[in-house]
Amino acid sequence: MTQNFYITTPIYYVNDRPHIGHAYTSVACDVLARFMRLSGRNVKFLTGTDEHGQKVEKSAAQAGTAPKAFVDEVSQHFRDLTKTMNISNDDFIRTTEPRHIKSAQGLWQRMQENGFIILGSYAGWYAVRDEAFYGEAELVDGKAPTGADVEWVEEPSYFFKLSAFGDKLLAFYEAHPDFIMPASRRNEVISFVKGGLKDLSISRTTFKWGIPVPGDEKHIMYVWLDALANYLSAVGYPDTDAAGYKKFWPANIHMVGKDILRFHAVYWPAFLMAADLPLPERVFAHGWWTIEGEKVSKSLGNAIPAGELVEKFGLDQTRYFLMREVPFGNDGNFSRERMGIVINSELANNVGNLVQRTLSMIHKNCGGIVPDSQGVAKDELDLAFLQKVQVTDKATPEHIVTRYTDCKFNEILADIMAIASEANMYIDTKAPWKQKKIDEKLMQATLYHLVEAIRCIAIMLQPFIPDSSSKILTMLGYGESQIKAGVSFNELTPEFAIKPGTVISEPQPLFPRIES
Ligand code: ME8
Repeated sequence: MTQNFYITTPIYYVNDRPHIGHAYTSVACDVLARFMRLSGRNVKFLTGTDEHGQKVEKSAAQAGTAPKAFVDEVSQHFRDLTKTMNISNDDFIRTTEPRHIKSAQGLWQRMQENGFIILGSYAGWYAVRDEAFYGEAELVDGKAPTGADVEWVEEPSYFFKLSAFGDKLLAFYEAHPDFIMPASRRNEVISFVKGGLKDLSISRTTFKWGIPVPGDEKHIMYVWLDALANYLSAVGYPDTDAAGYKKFWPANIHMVGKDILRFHAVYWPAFLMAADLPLPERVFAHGWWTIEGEKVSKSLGNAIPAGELVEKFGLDQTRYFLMREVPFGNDGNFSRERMGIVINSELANNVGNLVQRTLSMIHKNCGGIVPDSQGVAKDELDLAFLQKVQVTDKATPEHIVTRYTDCKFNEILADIMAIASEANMYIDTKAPWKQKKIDEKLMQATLYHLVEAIRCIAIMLQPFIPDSSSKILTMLGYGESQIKAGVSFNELTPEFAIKPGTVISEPQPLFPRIES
């Protein structure tokens, strides 16, 4: 039976244009989604926009536009981002859609029926930028701990009995040690919960732009309860008999930035427990891109639009750099100079060069046809090289799957680059141009091993740089429909090795050098 895999990005606020931070999370999810599809999983990959709340209402007012017209326009920029970054999402959810409103209200009702929602009144601090409540003791110099301005809020409010869930959450984290990743973040969450949970205000009455509370329409649902419900809306909730729900709930991974971990690792599981719903398998909190130490952010105004990087460096080059530069989970300082260096040394000089050299030699010496390696005994170097390149297990080996679900993207890429470097060294050591003079068969065997290495490298790179991998696979004779569907990771085995006699097309330049 095909395994299902449900992966989500956060739904982004439509208070402004998308930037590299959003592109980063979406590309990471895309890599994982593509990998899972190529490993035979049935994938649902969701992204979308978070369109309610005071922050969005305020941005619309500043733009002099009615909220609905404003969110329609800005949401489109996030939809465009999926095209700009070649994101393979299967669904795009907007919290202003009827399917979502129904789902968020359904979740509320379920939590209320189960006795976890009570009416009271709230008096405390609220930061519109974070859409979060803060206790007096949390403030630093009169601001939220995130640096956001706070305002005093006093109004009737429904409360969620979060205080009833502390022990249940701790028991859940204990029983599911991989629920929150990376581990350092898990520890932070555990200490936060151990510090004691207060009931959470989950409705507001002093603004209008949101989902009405079922049965008490003066109240608007707290935007975070509204937003988190999106993950359920997209699979058909509140209809738990819906095919999508049955197949895909609970989600396998919610990918988020570390700024919103608490909402996903504390509030969200508590809401789900309150509604008797199964909990997601994993929440992965990645780090921030910073510029001169400051988080890249719409609100701080230092944002770099993703499209600008794609235009200057290329699409796959940008995707590659984002996944390669920092271990997923850590922060990274963004620098265009580093981007140029990484693209040149790894994509242009390593992979690009390997493809160019090998395929040109096949054209020059073998008439553009994959030569045969038969009749040439493999020496130690050949054997060691092929062992590094090919995978012998029939299904995608579990350790590779785990590296993906643990989001070790930069390590996976480092390993693929090591194979490409090894292949470049193999050319230098074997020197096929010299072998040709001794015995053409020796040269042919070397070129065969190299073209097979390129095939495996291109398959492995598909999740990260899909367009460039497709170009390489096309040069190696893969058909259009095969490439469109993606070449499965199961084809990394020798059984699928490239056939001698395959016609190779002229090598096309893949990664032009970036001039500083
Ligand atoms: O928080 N570096 O939306 P948002 C890395 N609507 N990632 C970054 C980043 C940076 N500098 N800046 C943003 C919200 N991100 C809510 C989410 S989900 C139910 C509701 C990414 O538009 C990162 O994934 O502020 C972060 O968590 C997300 O964008 C925040 O997007």
